[in-house]
Amino acid sequence: MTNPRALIPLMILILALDLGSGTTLGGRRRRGGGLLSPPRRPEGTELPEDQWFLQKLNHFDPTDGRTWKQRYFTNASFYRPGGPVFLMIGGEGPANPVWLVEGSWIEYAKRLNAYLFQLEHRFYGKSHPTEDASVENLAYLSSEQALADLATFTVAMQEEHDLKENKWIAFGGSYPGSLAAWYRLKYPHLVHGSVATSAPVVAQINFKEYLEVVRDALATVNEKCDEAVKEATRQLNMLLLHRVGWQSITKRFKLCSPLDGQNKKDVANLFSILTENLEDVVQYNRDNRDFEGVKGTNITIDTLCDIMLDESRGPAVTRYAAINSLVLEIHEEECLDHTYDSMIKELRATNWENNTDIGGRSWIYQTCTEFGFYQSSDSLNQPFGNEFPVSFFIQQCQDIYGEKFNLDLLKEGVKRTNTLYGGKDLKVTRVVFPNGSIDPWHALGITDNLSPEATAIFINGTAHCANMYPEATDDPPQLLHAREQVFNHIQKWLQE
Ligand SMILES: *[C@@H]1O[C@H](CO)[C@@H](O)[C@H](O)[C@H]1NC(C)=O
Ligand SMILES: *[C@@H]1O[C@H](CO)[C@@H](O)[C@H](O)[C@H]1NC(C)=O
Ligand SMILES: *[C@@H]1O[C@H](CO)[C@@H](O)[C@H](O)[C@H]1NC(C)=O
Ligand SMILES: *[C@@H]1O[C@H](CO)[C@@H](O)[C@H](O)[C@H]1NC(C)=O
Ligand SMILES: CC(=O)N[C@H]1CO[C@H](CO)[C@@H](O)[C@@H]1O
Repeated sequence: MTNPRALIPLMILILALDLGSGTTLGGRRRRGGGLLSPPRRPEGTELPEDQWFLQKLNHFDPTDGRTWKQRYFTNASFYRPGGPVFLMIGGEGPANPVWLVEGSWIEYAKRLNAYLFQLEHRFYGKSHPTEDASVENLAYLSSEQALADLATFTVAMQEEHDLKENKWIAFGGSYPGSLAAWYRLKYPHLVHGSVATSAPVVAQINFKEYLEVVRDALATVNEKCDEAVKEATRQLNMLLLHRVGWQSITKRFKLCSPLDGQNKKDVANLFSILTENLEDVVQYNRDNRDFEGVKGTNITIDTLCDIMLDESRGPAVTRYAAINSLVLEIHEEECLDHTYDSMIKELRATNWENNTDIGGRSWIYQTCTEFGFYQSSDSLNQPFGNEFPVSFFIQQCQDIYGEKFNLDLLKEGVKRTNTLYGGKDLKVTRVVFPNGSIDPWHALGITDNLSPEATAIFINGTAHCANMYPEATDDPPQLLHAREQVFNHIQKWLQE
């Protein structure tokens, strides 16, 4: 750092950067979970109305009579008496009513005359069990309470709509995929079968394999693409050595405030956000998510690699900055807020209205107490550097919720989760686990058949939850096949 000779390559790099072509503007806020981005309402679709279910606050204390209103949606247009009931499980974001009119399960519903429900997860979207999300109130946020919500909801709807004799099938993708499998495990008398798509069923604090799969996805397009990202990371690290470099990063990556290269938390946060720019594209590569109102779905891994390999744009770090600009543009943000303190400040907001990071505070709470799942930079076999180790995420737990949310608490929580559900040793029947080969979450999912009654469906070349989205004209044959396989499983279960 003080060695003047070390500065020579830095100066050369900065010179090259300033000659390199600049790109357009943008900006965005860091998301909490990273499983699903908050869906937006699409234009021109007739959607079902919000409905409300009077739910218990605490299922595990019979003396606690407190209740709250949980949001759900329904569509009975396809139902014929005797048909099955499909229950879509809500997850770590607002439930999107568009699922009641689109998605592969709608095709199944048409063919099988199913009754449809979707139940929003407590503490997300409009389902607020408590007046705010204080740490005290978040004690009622857990996968166990969520499963019990599903159970009481199922029983109530069975009575209300005369659906007790019908076979109920649960659906979920990502964390709700795990819930779908666990619902079948814990309440088999209420759910006849489950489709658990891209389900991370093992709680694990340090999910460092995630970035390895991202690496593999980039390398599959082109080995040089992964190398270009590695080179960009190397150049970023070089720029961090000196004030002049910090200014260059601030300018190139459109930071909202000047980078202090000595502030380790800000640097960690910046590296983590820049990595997320690529993670999000890989996780949802080519998924047909337009119908949910998600923006930028035409950005694919190929787009990223085209940019990273385009030497005419300048040094690798400039190309990396171009990706950042593209992401900012998609999210219609002017600059990148990279500071750790502002992220923490946002996540500390406990009132529902001011929590700008929709679901972020709730989801991070679940990671700090139940799951971990931290997509850290601790693996050496990935190109994103090592600036955001798992300790960076544990520190966030403490900074957001308080001192006691430390590593020991999380270790106990993760052990508890795997004890409750069994991790990969999941003893279930009539559950199918579709998995996509380039979905980074598959590393924590079920990718081999557990038994003839609990099977994996492998979808070569697809990303997160691909089989749940509506068909697209360019869907690969293996994806069409996977959707049909899921249908065949459900059809078979209904005869059992
Ligand atoms: C149910 O879905 C069908 C198919 O998309 C749609 O035409 C119908 O309006 C929906 N019904 C309700 C109540 O949303
Ligand atoms: C994605 O679509 C938007 C608008 O539909 C367009 O402006 C943009 O150029 C497209 N990007 C790519 C990489 O195809
Ligand atoms: C919530 O936001 C409103 C308006 O943006 C502001 O006036 C209020 O002080 C905020 N409340 C809290 C608790 O931050
Ligand atoms: C997946 O597809 C690629 C080509 O698209 C092929 O090279 C590879 O062998 C396939 N993998 C499996 C496990 O089928
Ligand atoms: C990438 C990955 O892990 N895919 C797995 C999905 O599941 C099948 C089994 O059905 C495995 O063979 C794949 O390896």
